[in-house]
Amino acid sequence: MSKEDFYNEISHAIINLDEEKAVEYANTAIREKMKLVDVIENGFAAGIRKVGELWEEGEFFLPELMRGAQIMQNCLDLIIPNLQSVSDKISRGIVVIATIEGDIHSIGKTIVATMLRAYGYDVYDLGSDVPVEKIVEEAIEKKADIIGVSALLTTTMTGQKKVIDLLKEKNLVNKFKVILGGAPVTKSWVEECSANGFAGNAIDAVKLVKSLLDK
Ligand code: B12
Repeated sequence: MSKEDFYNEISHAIINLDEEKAVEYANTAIREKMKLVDVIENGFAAGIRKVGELWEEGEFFLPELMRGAQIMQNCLDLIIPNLQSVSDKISRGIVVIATIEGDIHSIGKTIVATMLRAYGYDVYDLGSDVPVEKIVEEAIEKKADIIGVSALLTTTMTGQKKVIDLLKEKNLVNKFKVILGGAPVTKSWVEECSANGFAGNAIDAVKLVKSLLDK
């Protein structure tokens, strides 16, 4: 089977809510020492995004969306401990990351946190539905270089801007670089928020953090 076919099979297992197959593919990818980041992005993430589209189109109902997310999470729980660290043990910087308050979407944020760890950053993952004040407090306490804020809902994206507004209010805006992520985030939103950048996937997130800290 070609790599592309394998990614498609994974994606279909998620769309069909077939946990047994999805887990089998996750284990195959680990056993075969495949590039797990690509397996996540091109297989599992592609599948769950399609589930989201089907839900939006009314083909799926909320329990199916939730089941798809649960299957994806179970597979990630298998894969993530096997993501090899690609860096030495020297810390390349400190990142505090969270999904903004009101928003429980955690899958993408967790993947980004995992990838950053694999690339040698110290990552404090505060979880999801995290208040603006808490994100800023933790960034100060952990002496973060970077604050990453995830939002998957158009209604919660405004919280990303609130993080930067609070930093401005506290005169801390030059102390941290703030990066944004999540499906609805665009370049123009990043500019509107005066954030330092955004990334559409975990590999680009690592590149972004590296470029901001190398400056
Ligand atoms: C899975 C899912 C869920 C799961 C979440 C489970 C979990 N633990 O995360 C469940 C079922 C719980 C859920 C609930 C809801 N969901 Co939902 N969900 C999704 C879905 C299908 C996939 C999201 C996902 O995991 N994608 C896979 C990951 C890998 O991709 P990602 O999140 O985009 O992350 C990548 C990048 O964005 C980036 N990134 C992400 N975060 C960050 C952070 C930083 C700092 C950086 C640099 C990069 C970065 O890198 C990641 C890795 O590649 C999306 C559809 C979609 N297209 O996004 C809908 C979607 C986001 N959900 C939606 C909605 C409406 C809801 C609900 C309101 C439904 C309801 N009526 O209850 C609730 C929200 C409740 C709440 N208060 O938060 C809508 C949002 C519409 C909108 N425009 O606002 C979407 C778009 C579905 C749709 N097409 O309509 N959902």
